[in-house]
Amino acid sequence: MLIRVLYHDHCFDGAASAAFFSRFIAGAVHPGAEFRYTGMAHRASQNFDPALFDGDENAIVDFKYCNNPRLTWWFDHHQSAFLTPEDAEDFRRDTSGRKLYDASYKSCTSFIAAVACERWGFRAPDLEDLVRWSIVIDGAQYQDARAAVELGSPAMKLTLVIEASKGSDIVHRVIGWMQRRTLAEIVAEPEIQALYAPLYQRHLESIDIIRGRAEQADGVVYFDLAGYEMEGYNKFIPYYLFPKSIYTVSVSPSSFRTKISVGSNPWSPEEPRHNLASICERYGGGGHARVGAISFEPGQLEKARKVAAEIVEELKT
Ligand SMILES: [Mn+2]
Repeated sequence: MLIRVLYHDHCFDGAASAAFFSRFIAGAVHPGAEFRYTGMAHRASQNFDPALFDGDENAIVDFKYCNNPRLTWWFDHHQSAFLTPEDAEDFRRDTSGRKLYDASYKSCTSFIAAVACERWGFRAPDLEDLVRWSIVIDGAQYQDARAAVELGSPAMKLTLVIEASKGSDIVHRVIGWMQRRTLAEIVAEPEIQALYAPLYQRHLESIDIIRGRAEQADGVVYFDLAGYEMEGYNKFIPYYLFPKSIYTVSVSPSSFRTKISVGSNPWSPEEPRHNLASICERYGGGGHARVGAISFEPGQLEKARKVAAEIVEELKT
């Protein structure tokens, strides 16, 4: 029995969701199953290649729904969960009980853990720490911006490696380790240590780069990272640098997309009034109420800058 798991790549909650889901399936549904992982990234031209669904069972976790009859499991908690009305309709018609959606969960990992326990009686007490950290990281539940940027805990160090490493190989190994080992043990792996040291250096540089490029007006921080190949920057840096800001809008080009990120300050003195997923959906993107993103084709820097400027104006009001 081969289980294909499509997960949100370069995201702590995406990796933790894939890990928890695998433990759940092996523990409660298909003992002895073999798991293969495919990291998914948001792109401008989004569609699922049918060849992705090559398992006896095929799952998507922490990523958009796909209207493909070979999809047998789906767990997501993003406000923007459907690419098309047909996808949403297909989901509504599902009677398998294995396609599950709840945007009230702060992390997809905690959603999978709750459903696995309630409906299948599956528990994994040794993964409680993993679940707890998925909520902290995906739900931005840090005490302050300093805790989010200074990377004191093993979970934060691992997040840096997951978010900033190139390719999916290391994330796949992390998904394997997350099923059986503590976060501290994973971070102590020589392979993770070797990746972490230069990425941490880059993280420190990125704070200076953002400091040099960011401007703040009326509570909105804006910067673009054209020329820096720095898409995986820590999204709390702007609030570390501008503690009184409410929103951040950034443009970051990479090889496979030009990305606009829109975020809100979790420690803002003022409660954000805009739903960022809804704003991003208007431009073909999506996300959560407090953080969203839009992907344009590679090379569409000017278009992305124009849209970003519109969003900055909207958020200032
Ligand atoms: Mn998530």
